Amino acid sequence: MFTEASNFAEGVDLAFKVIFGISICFLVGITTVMLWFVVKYRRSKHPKAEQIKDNTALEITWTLIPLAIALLMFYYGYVAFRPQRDFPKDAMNVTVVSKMWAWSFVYPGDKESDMLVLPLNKAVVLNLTSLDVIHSFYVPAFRQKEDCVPGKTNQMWFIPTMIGEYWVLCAEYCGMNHSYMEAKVKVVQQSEYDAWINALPKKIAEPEGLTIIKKNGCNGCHSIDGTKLVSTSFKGIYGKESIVVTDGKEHSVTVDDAYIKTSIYEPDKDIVKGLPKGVMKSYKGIISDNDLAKIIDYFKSIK
Ligand code: HEC
Ligand SMILES: [Cu+2]
Repeated sequence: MFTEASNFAEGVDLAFKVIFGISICFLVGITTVMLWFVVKYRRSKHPKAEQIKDNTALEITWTLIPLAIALLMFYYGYVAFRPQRDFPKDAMNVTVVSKMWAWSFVYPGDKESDMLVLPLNKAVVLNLTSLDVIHSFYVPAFRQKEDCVPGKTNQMWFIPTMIGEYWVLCAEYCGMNHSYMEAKVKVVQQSEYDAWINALPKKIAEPEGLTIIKKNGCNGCHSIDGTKLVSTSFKGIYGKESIVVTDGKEHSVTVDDAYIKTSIYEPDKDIVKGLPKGVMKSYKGIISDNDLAKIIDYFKSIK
């Protein structure tokens, strides 16, 4: 009914169908009995309520049957899930990098793409990482979903079994543009994959300043693409005019090396107008003068 494009899709679907089937039986069964009782025990037929005392046979039955049903659901779930945790040794490895609000895929040899291209019928292990908050890598057609957690690497594996193009979605609410955080997976023949990976350019090395910014978590409050987060964006910051409040007095400053230095080492000295005091901590002793210079170089590069 729905595209089953990986080796695990069928098992997941089977577990789903079993649980769904059981639920339908209960829905129909309970509704029927309910309606029947409404008629059978209506007040005109049955004016006086009766007290019913224990019934051992009935109690054993309604314990054992649900137990069997629960174990049945567990069995189908377990059989589908267990092999997903046995990682093959000879699989190809791709690193999935998630950030607000985009996916990128890093292939061996430091080649990076914003589309995940995979050869047909070949096992792949995905190493899932995040640069900011928790995301969840979800490919409905593969019936695969796993969290991308900052600071740790989760893994998933599967074999794509159908040529085609499928959606990658983020399944963990991660902020404003969460619902736009999507990418494509393309499953192709091995020869097509080889040609594609050969043509893929090497990843452009990240500017050192940006690495320092990410390492210190500045990007949790300051975006680098112009989006307003907790504070102003770093995009175009160098050389702009900032309206700040210093000792209760409002004035305008040009963002230069000295201002950036004070902003980072003594954030509560010049408060950007309209933004809260005390939210940004001082990075004195955490960010060296050398790192500061690299941050400033980076600011100059993102006009
Ligand atoms: C917890 C949120 C938070 C973090 C993390 C944070 N900042 Fe800030 N930042 C703010 C807030 C709020 C302001 C505005 C208030 C102020 O001026 O102190 C600000 C102001 C600034 C300004 C002045 C901005 C302007 O438009 O004039 C600079 C520059 C700056 N931060 C750099 C950094 C750097 C570099 C880091 C990482 C080392 C960092 N911030 C980490 C919240 C944060
Ligand atoms: Cu996300």
